[in-house]
Amino acid sequence: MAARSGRGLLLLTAVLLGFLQASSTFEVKEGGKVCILAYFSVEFTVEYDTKSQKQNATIVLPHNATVLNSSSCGVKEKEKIPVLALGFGNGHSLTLDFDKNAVSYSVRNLTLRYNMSDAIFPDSTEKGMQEATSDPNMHAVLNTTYTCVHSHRITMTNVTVLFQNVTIEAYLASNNFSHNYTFCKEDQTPITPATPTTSHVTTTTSHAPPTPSKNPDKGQYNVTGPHGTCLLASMGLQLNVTYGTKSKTKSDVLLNVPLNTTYAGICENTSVTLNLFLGSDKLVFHFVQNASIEKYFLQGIDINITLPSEAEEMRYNVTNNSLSELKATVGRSFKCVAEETIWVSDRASVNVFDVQIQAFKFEGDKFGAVEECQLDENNMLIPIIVGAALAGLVLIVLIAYLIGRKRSHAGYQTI
Ligand SMILES: *[C@@H]1O[C@H](CO)[C@@H](O)[C@H](O)[C@H]1NC(C)=O
Ligand SMILES: *[C@@H]1O[C@H](CO)[C@@H](O)[C@H](O)[C@H]1NC(C)=O
Ligand SMILES: *[C@@H]1O[C@H](CO)[C@@H](O)[C@H](O)[C@H]1NC(C)=O
Ligand SMILES: *[C@@H]1O[C@H](CO)[C@@H](O)[C@H](O)[C@H]1NC(C)=O
Ligand SMILES: *[C@@H]1O[C@H](CO)[C@@H](O)[C@H](O)[C@H]1NC(C)=O
Ligand SMILES: *[C@@H]1O[C@H](CO)[C@@H](O)[C@H](O)[C@H]1NC(C)=O
Ligand SMILES: *[C@@H]1O[C@H](CO)[C@@H](O)[C@H](O)[C@H]1NC(C)=O
Ligand SMILES: *[C@@H]1O[C@H](CO)[C@@H](O)[C@H](O)[C@H]1NC(C)=O
Ligand SMILES: *[C@@H]1O[C@H](CO)[C@@H](O)[C@H](O)[C@H]1NC(C)=O
Ligand SMILES: *[C@@H]1O[C@H](CO)[C@@H](O)[C@H](O)[C@H]1NC(C)=O
Ligand SMILES: *[C@@H]1O[C@H](CO)[C@@H](O)[C@H](O)[C@H]1NC(C)=O
Ligand SMILES: CC(=O)N[C@H]1CO[C@H](CO)[C@@H](O)[C@@H]1O
Repeated sequence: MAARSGRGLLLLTAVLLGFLQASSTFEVKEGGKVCILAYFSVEFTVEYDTKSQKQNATIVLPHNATVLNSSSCGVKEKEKIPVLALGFGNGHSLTLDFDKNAVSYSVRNLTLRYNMSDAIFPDSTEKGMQEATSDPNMHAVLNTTYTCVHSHRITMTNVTVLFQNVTIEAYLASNNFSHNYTFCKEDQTPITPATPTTSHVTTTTSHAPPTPSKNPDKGQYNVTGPHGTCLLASMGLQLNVTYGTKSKTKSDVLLNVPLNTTYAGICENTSVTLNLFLGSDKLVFHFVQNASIEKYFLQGIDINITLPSEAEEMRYNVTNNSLSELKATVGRSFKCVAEETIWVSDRASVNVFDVQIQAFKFEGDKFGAVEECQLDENNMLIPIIVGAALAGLVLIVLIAYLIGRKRSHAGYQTI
């Protein structure tokens, strides 16, 4: 998802509806300060056992669901996390726990507690309260409203949660929704028709030696700010982090960025940021432009990833702000078919596959003229040299033939 201002009416309508149907905008505040605003439709499908078979029951969150007292802005608590807890029906509840870091916030986990004694589960062999919890994969840039008009499905054991028309903001700077938005992946219009592909996160497991992983799928990224598109990219991304194991050996973790990765971006006058959310892992790209030489380039990468359980440390995070990669002239796009490796630290690199990228200035939301990378130019040289050599050979043969023909002509004439 990308943080954008000024996206169409559809969204505005959704947000306005949220305000109009006041009964279904849920609000959590403490000391007069609102910390969570949420508006959404949600439906739960619960699979349960009866004597004879498994059965599904569907519960729709009613508009009169109540914000429970267990909701909190986390100001007084030790853990300091905002929580939205909604009660509905015969003892059911939905809880969203939030979390944030320096640039973004997310729903850390979603918990559905449901009462199997409710008549909504006829013939259930279980009685009493059950619980299902999961990371719903909802992330947004701080000071933006998270929106997701399309369906967002979360599948857990026994329970499927289906969100629609979602508008949520936590850690609000004012008492109202922000007018800058982070759009969910489901609402992104793909730059090219999405090809259904499977696969993705390749994490080397313990014991097994690092398997040669397949190349990552080519993802599309489109970031729009108040003044239009500020980043357009099409590329496959792979993270490579070396770690020390508990048994004092070295190993690599290779992580392919999947196509369904949620992302958000920030357009600023002097910088463009692209955040990729990979579960609890994160990969951030910072672009800057040097106005005096009319160039833009990738200056920074932040990596924060979970390491496999055999690693000595649980996580690895690193920031490098002195890169000079993917450089091109402002208004043009950088293109590289060859795989490029960008070293972030002595232990971490990002492999970039078949990239075309442009940041800052655009004419009409499309890639500008292409600037080929050095690697591609070098690769182009080989066919050129081979071609030139072949042409030379053909020329020599032709000349030899012509000379030969002339000689034989001359021969006839003397007779
Ligand atoms: C799923 O439901 C069954 C009964 O229908 C129950 O025994 C099982 O514990 C549930 N699993 C989870 C993870 O809630
Ligand atoms: C219940 O719904 C889930 C998800 O929609 C589906 O996978 C499952 O087969 C359904 N079970 C029954 C008994 O209909
Ligand atoms: C919510 O509305 C339903 C009917 O739509 C009603 O049965 C229920 O009592 C209401 N609950 C509350 C807490 O008002
Ligand atoms: C969900 O959040 C609650 C409250 O912070 C926590 O106690 C629980 O362990 C979390 N569950 C998961 C699966 O992360
Ligand atoms: C979502 O919003 C749109 C327009 O605001 C509306 O037509 C649609 O019925 C809504 N869907 C749900 C599930 O509330
Ligand atoms: C969010 O807004 C608040 C208040 O305007 C500001 O103090 C804070 O720095 C902003 N945070 C980010 C990440 O922009
Ligand atoms: C939206 O974000 C931009 C840059 O991040 C900021 O300058 C602007 O004030 C924000 N607009 C609103 C309405 O918050
Ligand atoms: C990127 O998103 C913006 C806003 O949604 C849209 O106007 C633009 O056409 C998109 N660009 C591409 C290449 O899809
Ligand atoms: C990952 O990095 C290590 C060195 O840090 C290197 O030996 C290995 O070839 C890299 N793997 C890939 C697929 O780039
Ligand atoms: C993304 O795709 C992978 C594999 O297809 C899947 O395991 C993962 O759950 C998906 N994530 C989301 C958020 O849909
Ligand atoms: C790295 O990610 C973890 C888990 O999301 C988080 O707790 C930690 O603060 C992050 N570290 C940095 C430096 O962003
Ligand atoms: C390598 C690196 O930058 N490590 C940092 C990871 O983040 C923690 C705090 O979250 C820092 O203390 C480490 O220095």
